[in-house]
Amino acid sequence: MKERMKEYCAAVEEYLNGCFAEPAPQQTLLDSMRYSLLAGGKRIRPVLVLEFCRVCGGDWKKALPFAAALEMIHTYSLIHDDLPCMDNDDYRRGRLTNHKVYGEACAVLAGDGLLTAAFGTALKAELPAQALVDAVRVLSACAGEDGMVGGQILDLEGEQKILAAGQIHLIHKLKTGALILAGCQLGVIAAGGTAEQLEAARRYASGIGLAFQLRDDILDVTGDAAKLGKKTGMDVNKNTFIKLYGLDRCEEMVKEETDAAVAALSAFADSAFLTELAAFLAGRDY
Ligand code: GRG
Repeated sequence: MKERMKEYCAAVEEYLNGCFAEPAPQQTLLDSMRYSLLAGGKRIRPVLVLEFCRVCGGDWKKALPFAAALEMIHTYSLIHDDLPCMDNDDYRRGRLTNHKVYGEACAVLAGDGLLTAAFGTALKAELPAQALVDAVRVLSACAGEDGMVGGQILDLEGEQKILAAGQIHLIHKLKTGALILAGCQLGVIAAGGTAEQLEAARRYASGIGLAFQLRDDILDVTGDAAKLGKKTGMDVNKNTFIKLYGLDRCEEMVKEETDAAVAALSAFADSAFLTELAAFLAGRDY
């Protein structure tokens, strides 16, 4: 897994590094977009795109524009999430948050720029027109009001309130799960995969998405800020899985959801990487 992960991450970094790189009058905006985009996240979502493309028999290099587009949307969401009107965070990905360096107005625009550029980037893929249409539809659905942004508003509205389990699961399915789901689906789409493969990818995404958020909530309580690259203890007023289930049960659930994700992989002949990736995400400490 390590070798392939390295290869995917290097290809993603190279692709992203080529974006917004031409000098322009709006240089400050481009610098601010690149500041967050090239800050070295784990690149989990693009890796999911590339690997799902590969296991469905596609050429993963052709899926790089889809992978980069998804990482742009993810990065925009982090920039906006860190703003004073949202989480008001000072650190992200081990460095000062975008608005701390460029100011709030520029950070808002950097997010806007990344979100908008994502769709143009996806359309650069040298793939059949139907794949491009399907990819844009998935990106839009997963990022928008029925996906990540919808989850974010429910999360904000739920602060200081005690929410029922179903509401908390919905928030995280949308806020965190939707972009993970997008990654898995985009890979299948890039490869021209079957309906059965798409369904299996969705089931895998559902399991690792929930496990990912559970681990995120656990790390906010038990994690090391230096390793995480951001402050811990930021979720005290939020509706976390820790409040709902407690730490021990959350640990058990990470395992259950990871097992469920891995079970969905029987639809693919070569699923070793995705199995290991699920285990890595379940056990991550950053
Ligand atoms: C502001 C529109 C808008 C949406 C915000 C991304 C998000 C939605 C909120 C961030 C809060 C948060 C910590 C959610 C938990 C899951 C998550 C998205 C974690 C960050 O993703 P990683 O761990 O980050 O993949 P890196 O930096 O590795 O890419």
